[in-house]
Amino acid sequence: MLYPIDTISRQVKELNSIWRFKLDNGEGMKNKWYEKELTNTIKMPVPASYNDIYEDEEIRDHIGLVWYEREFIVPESWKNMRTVIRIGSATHNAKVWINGKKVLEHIGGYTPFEADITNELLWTEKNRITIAVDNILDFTTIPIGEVQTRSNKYKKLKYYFDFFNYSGIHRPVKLYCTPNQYIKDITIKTDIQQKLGYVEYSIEKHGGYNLEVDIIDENNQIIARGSGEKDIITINNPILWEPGRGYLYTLKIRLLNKDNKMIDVYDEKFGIRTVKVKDNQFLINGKPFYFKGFGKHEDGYVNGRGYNEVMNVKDFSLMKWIGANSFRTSHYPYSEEIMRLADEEGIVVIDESPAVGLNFNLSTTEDDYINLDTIERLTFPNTWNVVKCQGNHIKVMKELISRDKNHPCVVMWSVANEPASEEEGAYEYFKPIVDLIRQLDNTRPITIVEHNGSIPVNSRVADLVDVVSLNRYYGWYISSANLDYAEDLLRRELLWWWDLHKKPVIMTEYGTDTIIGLTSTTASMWTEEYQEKFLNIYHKVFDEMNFFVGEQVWNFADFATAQEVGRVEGNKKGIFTRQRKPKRAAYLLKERWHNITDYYYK
Ligand code: BDP
Repeated sequence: MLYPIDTISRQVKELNSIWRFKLDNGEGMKNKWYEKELTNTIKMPVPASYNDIYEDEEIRDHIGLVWYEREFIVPESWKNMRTVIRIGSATHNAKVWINGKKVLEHIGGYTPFEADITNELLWTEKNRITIAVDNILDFTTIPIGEVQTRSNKYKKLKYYFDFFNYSGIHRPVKLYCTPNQYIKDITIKTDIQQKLGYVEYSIEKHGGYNLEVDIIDENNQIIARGSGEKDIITINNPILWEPGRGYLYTLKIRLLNKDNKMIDVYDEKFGIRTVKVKDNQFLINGKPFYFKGFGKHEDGYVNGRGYNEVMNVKDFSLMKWIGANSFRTSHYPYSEEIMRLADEEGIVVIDESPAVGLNFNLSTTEDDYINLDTIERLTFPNTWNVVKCQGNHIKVMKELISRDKNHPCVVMWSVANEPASEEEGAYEYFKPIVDLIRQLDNTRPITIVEHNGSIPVNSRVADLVDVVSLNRYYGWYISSANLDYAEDLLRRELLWWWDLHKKPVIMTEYGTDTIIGLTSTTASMWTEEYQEKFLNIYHKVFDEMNFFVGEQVWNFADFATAQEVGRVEGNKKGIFTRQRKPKRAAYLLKERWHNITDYYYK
């Protein structure tokens, strides 16, 4: 799926602004709110989560549909063009109407969706766009969730993940136009052999005749040419895309008509690099790479999970300051804009799907244990017997790969975070998904992030993946306040993984909740000293093992979660606070990571 850009044949018009907004308590669809202008609305910025904008718990904790609406005008010059409406993301499900007519419906809160609306447009007056966004999750959606009702009236949206269920139109809404015959999609794969770079492309087009393809370097020089819908172009001595140096070439594509006149132009940036897992190593450009960085969140004050360009640039600055070279898009695909930034900045990304919390035994709170209404003690069923989300999981993997396949920053697909991979049925659930990913993209390794209860002998998915990714909390949730024992457990488990599976291991999460300014001469839980001591112990163990290829601390910054015991205004495992102030551990990591090279550390 192509990202909307301006070229000499295309134009983009952003519809980001203040929209009219309204909560729906069950009336909207019945009364066809999309048919006329909404009444009794309040103002709502787009893109943003709606939850934290107003001083109102009803808005913050709303369950169900909300409505957005605004007007727009399409320039006359677009009259003979194809006009598309594109929403970067709406969490979790959305329906879109143009002038009262439904044009689009999308399930899934973190991937873009679009529709050709050429035939719906009014040219002499304003057009109205209405978007209804639903934040309800169920056992068919990714991620899963459920609306729990107690005493027939108290409702709660129960979700099985540890981040606030921010909702709304989270990413830019754009209108764009293309010619009626146009470039539809581009896939670029690269390879390197000795001094030669190979750029293999394939183009999908709608109409048109010939295609002209140029490769342009960062000095704007044409350095090679291809032709037709598919080609492999050879480049002598290419400048490689490397961690820390995001060199990008541009594939400039021109679609021509029969008379060789240009119809459509699209520029797709790409990097020349390879990724491979070999024995105990993760290779980028043939060299053993070591991941240093974080699991992150798209999360911030007021904006919530809404696209925040300022924050993205700030976060990359902090990542460079601290010596990080990578992050994981825990626990959902991030904006296309941050992926483009990571390409440019040379930041390595593990690209994760929104399949988080497919694990009933992990994500429970006290009120899940007993239901007073029925005097029933709830038990936790086998996850794979209950969830019905494999179809949507497959759908979102297709959408993610189609969106991100050409990003050099993406070096691995993460299929899920902490699923019940030790439970019977996990293999059967994941095998078709992993097979499909390999079929869609044969250039990147695959991982599934394992929770603490999934260990080398009981994981049913370890055989499916290329890299073992572990989230471990020895010294926090397990062996709390006993870091000596935590060290022993960690060492034993890591060695066990290698012995049994012979795959490189990455720690995709390790960390402690830490309140900035809470200190103690004797390291105790929640203090800054404890966070430091915990990290030091983990690092000591990591450094002993040559199959251990990366450390990503949980989390880059403190972030909002559902209100829960054990969460003090959110999760405090950040190395930075939510305002991006460094905790003491930031300096420890800075010291360590600036002394670890991207390549050949192991
Ligand atoms: C892991 C989850 C992550 C949580 C973290 C924690 O993958 O989303 O935020 O634990 O408890 O299980 O801090």
